Amino acid sequence: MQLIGMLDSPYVRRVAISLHLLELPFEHQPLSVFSTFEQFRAINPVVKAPTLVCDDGSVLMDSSLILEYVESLGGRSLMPNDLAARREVLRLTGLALAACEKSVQIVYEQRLRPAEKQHQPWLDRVQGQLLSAYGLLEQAVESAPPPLAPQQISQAGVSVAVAWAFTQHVLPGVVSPERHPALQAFSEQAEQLAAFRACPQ
Ligand SMILES: N[C@@H](CCC(=O)N[C@@H](CS)C(=O)NCC(=O)O)C(=O)O
Repeated sequence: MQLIGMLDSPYVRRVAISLHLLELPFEHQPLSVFSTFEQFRAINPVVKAPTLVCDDGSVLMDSSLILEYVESLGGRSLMPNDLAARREVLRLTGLALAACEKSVQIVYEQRLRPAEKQHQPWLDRVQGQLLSAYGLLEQAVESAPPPLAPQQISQAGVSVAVAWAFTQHVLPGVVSPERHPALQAFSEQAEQLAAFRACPQ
């Protein structure tokens, strides 16, 4: 199977890291949804990153749906079976995905729209949502950091660490690492794992 999209997308990166942790072989094509739009469109006319081209040629998109598919291929899973543990992984993953979405919305508003068309009340709203997501993640990671040992790491560990590194990279100074020390420490630890190092942002 082929994973299409650049690792500077948190959605592509969470899928790539998960594939490494699940020990599922894949070919990576780092196409950009912007600079290589036409090449991307030839593979997926909707031009969404990540895109997964399955071995039978089917084209899947959306990181969570792609992860659902690759988890069904067998082998190990990044989703716990225990109900309470699974619920917590889903909660943290949802917060991490919301943080990614809000970060991307700010980046698109600031970089894709002409300055005179930017709408500050919208940016303020999105930034408030972003800070709320990271506030809740900080509380969660401070009280019970998700496991990071290679055989214990879950989708929560992957997604929270990927989201934090992405926001810090694209919006430096917006979500203060000093006010989120547990997330900053968690991210530094996660980035040392072999699967994360194999998929650098
Ligand atoms: N919910 C989707 C979000 C994917 C997404 O928005 N990806 C961005 C790149 S970070 C993209 O494809 N942008 C191009 C566009 O939406 O036109 C997922 O989890 O995969």
